[in-house]
Amino acid sequence: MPANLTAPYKAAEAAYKSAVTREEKLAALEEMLRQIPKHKGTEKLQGDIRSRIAKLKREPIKKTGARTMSHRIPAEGAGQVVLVGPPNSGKSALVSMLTAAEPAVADYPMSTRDATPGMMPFRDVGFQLVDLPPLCDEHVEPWVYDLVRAGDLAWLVVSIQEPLEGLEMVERLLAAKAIRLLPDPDGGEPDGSDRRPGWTYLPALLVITGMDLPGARDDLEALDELMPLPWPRVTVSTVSGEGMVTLGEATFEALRIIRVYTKEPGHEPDLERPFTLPIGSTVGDLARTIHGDLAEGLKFARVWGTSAFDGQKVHRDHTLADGDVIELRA
Ligand SMILES: Nc1nc2c(ncn2[C@@H]2O[C@H](COP(=O)(O)OP(=O)(O)OP(=O)(O)O)[C@@H](O)[C@H]2O)c(=O)[nH]1
Ligand SMILES: [Mg+2]
Repeated sequence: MPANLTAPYKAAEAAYKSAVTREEKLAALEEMLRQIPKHKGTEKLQGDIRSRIAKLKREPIKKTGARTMSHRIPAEGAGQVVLVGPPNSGKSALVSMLTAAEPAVADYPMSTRDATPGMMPFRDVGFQLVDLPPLCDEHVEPWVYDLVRAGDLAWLVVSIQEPLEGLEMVERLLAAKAIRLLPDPDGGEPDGSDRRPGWTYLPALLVITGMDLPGARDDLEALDELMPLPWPRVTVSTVSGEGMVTLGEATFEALRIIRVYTKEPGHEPDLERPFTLPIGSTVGDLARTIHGDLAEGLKFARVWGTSAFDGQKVHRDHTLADGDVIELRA
């Protein structure tokens, strides 16, 4: 039995014993390691703590259990799109129409209480839509904002029947949690200079539902006359399906990504599964995405597509374009 265990060590050990999540256990073990008196008598115990830390780190993060389920949705596909909006605006109807997921759609407000992810196929990639509970002045659970922060893009979903009240409320509630939906990057508004530390800035698409309803066109015209809204906008109907293709295209653009395809020397390119990278990515970035070693050993690449003439030899700093086919040479 190792002697001289200190009070801070014992406190950390107690925290470990009562820890529930992997993160809590890891934090407590690391604290134990910091606090343990470092001498011969504790060597075995130190080794034991280190191996418990290593084992926990190797453990895949479990998806079971409500605790982790509702707080984090592992990103999949070409981008994670979080649906934010006031109650009853058509968020669940959109996810239900565009993905295989089936969140409940209801004609009363506040029907959604959980987050439901679903994959929306678009061209040869998929966008991960995340249906969320509404943002409203009644209670919103904090994990909803955590999921909003984790998104790559927000769909700001409002109904044509009452767009402005919903927008005002959503922006106000997000601002109270230090989240701001960025205006259109091509709209000429400054978006980088006034960023505040600690805030989350999320690009956004304004999605207006209900375009099948009587008077919807007139309502839209009236809205346009009232004030210009700072986000790129798509008008849709989850009843007629109007606007869904445009919504896919606008989402692809707003995510500011490109698709690139890879090929092996002497083989046909793999046109089934593109890599998706941020606009402005280079050959070196692609290599790094595939494998760190590949980036290290990269000698040059050949490109077929719009960023070069077919088969052109390029180096790691060459900027890629959507649709490029790349042959990496190590
Ligand atoms: N006519 C029409 N009705 C729609 C449209 N989109 C949604 N609705 C209806 O609006 C109601 C609310 O739709 P939901 O998808 O449940 O709305 P939500 O935003 O998920 O609502 P909460 O989960 O409460 O935030 C339902 O009755 C839908 O059928 C649309 O484009 N046109
Ligand atoms: Mg809903």
